[in-house]
Amino acid sequence: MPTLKLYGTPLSGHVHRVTLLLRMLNLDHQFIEAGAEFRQSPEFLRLNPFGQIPVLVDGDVVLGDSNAILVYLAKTYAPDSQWLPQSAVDAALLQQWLGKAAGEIRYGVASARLIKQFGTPEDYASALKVAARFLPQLEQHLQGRDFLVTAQATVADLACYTYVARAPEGGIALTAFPAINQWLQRIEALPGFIATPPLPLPDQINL
Ligand SMILES: N[C@@H](CCC(=O)N[C@@H](CS)C(=O)NCC(=O)O)C(=O)O
Repeated sequence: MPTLKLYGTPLSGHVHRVTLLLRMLNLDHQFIEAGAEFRQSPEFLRLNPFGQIPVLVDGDVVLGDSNAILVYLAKTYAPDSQWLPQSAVDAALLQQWLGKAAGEIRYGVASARLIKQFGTPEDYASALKVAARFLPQLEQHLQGRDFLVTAQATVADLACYTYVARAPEGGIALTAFPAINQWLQRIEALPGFIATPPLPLPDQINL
C-alpha cells in the first residue's frame, strides 16, 4: 500500500476530521505541515488549486476537501463498514450531515473560533446567529440517538465533531446542550480518537 500523505495543520478542524478517520481505520500516514505561506506556493496549489487544507495524497490520487477525503478513505479502505452506510436513505442522510459540516458548522461555530483564535476577518455576529439556529437543531436531532445517521459512528459524525466540540474556543458555550455533549463524549470514546491541541478559552456566550 502506498504511504498516505496528509497535508494540514494540527489546529484545523477540517484536517482533524481526516486525522480521526485515518486513526480509526488504523491507516499509517505521513502528516505534512502546510501553513498559510506554503498553501500559497505553486507546489501546494498544484495539489489543491483552492489553496486549502486538508489535502490527501494516496499514490496517484490527490484529493482536497475534508468531506470528499472522508468518503474516499471509507470507500477505499473500509467498504461495507459502519463508516459509510449503504442504504439509499442512510447514504442520503449522511450527505445531509456532510452538508451541515460545510455549511452551518463552518459558518457558525467554526467561524466564531477562527475569529476569536486567529483574527480571521469574518463577521462574529453572523457566526453567532448561524450557531444559535443550528446548535438547538443538532441538540434536538441527537435526543434519543447515539450518532447522527445510524446507531454507529459514520463519517458524518467525524465531519461534524471537531468544530462543534471546539465551539467554546470561539466563545460559544455548549453547557445548554446535554445531547450534544453526550454525542461528543461518544465520539471521544471511539478507539483511535485524538483531540486537537487545546486553545485558550475566551469569555463564553450562552446562545
Ligand atoms: N471545504 C474545505 C474547507 C477547508 C478549509 O477551509 N481549510 C482552511 C483551514 S481550516 C484553509 O485551508 N484555509 C485557507 C484558505 O481558505 O485560503 C474542506 O472541507 O476541506
